[in-house]
Amino acid sequence: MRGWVTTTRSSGKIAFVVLRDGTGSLQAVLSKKDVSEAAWDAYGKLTQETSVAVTGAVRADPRAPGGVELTASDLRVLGPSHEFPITPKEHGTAFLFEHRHLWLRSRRQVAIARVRHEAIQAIRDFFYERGFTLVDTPILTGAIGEHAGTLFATDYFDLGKAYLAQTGQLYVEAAAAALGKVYCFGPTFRAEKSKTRRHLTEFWMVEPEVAWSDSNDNMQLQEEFVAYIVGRCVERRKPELAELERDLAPLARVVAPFPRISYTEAVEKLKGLGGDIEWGRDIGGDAETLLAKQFDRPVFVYNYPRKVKAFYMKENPADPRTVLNNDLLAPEGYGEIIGGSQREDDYDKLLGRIREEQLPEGAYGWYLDLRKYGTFVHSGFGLGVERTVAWICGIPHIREAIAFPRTLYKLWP
Ligand code: NSS
Repeated sequence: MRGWVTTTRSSGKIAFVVLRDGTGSLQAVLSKKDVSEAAWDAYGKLTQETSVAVTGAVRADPRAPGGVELTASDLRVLGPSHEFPITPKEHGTAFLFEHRHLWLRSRRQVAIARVRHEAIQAIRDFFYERGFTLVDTPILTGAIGEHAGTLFATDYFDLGKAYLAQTGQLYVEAAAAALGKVYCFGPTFRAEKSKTRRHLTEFWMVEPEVAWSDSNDNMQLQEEFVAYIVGRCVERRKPELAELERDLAPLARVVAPFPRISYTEAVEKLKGLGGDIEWGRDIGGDAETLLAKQFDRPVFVYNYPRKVKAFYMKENPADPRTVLNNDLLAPEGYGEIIGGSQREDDYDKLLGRIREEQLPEGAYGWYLDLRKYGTFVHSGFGLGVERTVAWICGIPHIREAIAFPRTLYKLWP
């Protein structure tokens, strides 16, 4: 077996080494009388994270970590490791993030990585099983997808500025008219100057888009989707969630349907709870947490004021001050994990909104075309992977939910 040394202990003539090899952990036992002198000497030099090759016979042992033990006949050092910076003692968060490339090896970080991997596989399986087609959308874009305030721009040859995609949505809307049910899934970028535990500057978002689907259908898809992802992680990642000491009871309640309240109802509720909110303002992070605490599973808040939401959302015919959109708030203080909406399918109204937001009209000609050539009712949403994974893992900050987080302060490692 080849692996990295986690711990060693010895009682004179018998020595134990716990190794990890990337698939799991294994304890090897060396008996001085049964191994060569070189092997016994090599054991003496082992330090945390030394890479080694151990040869021996495995046998079942329920007391050993991993359930089997290796009786070693030989041990060789492959790569020494002097003073590995991350020791079993407590380290500060800043220190750990500076050593993120090494911190990834710890049990907790490995558990988080596996939950993330499961969540992503669940996302792909969910859409595959339901007949969605994956469409990869560009990362270098010419049109602003969400808000002008949070763009990363770069010079793009003779064509002026290119922006790192804030969303793939506008492109999957075009693809939905070709393929019906589609999704894109990739990294998205927001130059967020916020230091909250919910914001990254680079995060992964999955964005389905469905032709002939309205806002109600959209929320139904979201609740089935979220329940599926959570269910898959709970079912297949029990050891990892146990490693993270995750209480599974709140996750077991994540079953569709989820409660739905309108923005207007949410504002009334928040006022009753002493929240700082007026009709017409967006619901901030703290208010979201306060609101979500009133429910024991994720909750939809739908039909926000038009003024606080993106230009592409469909005006609500029953109350044109609002749009046909929704946020989905996770329980346990994790806040918004999904933003979704029915899209404005009326050419003139959409153009009006583009002008109102003072977006460069020329960049949206192709997007307006979708309303010019066979416009269609359609909806979609975006789920933030790191926020979802942080919630499922029960970890306080989303920056641990991705291997190499990018934030206002973090570009290395
Ligand atoms: O801005 S969103 O609310 N919506 C969109 O981007 C739409 N274009 C999606 C769509 O309808 N196709 O972002 C969606 C989700 C949001 O609920 C969060 O879970 C996540 O993306 N998100 C973030 N995660 C981490 N960091 C940052 N900065 C961030 N911004 C959004």
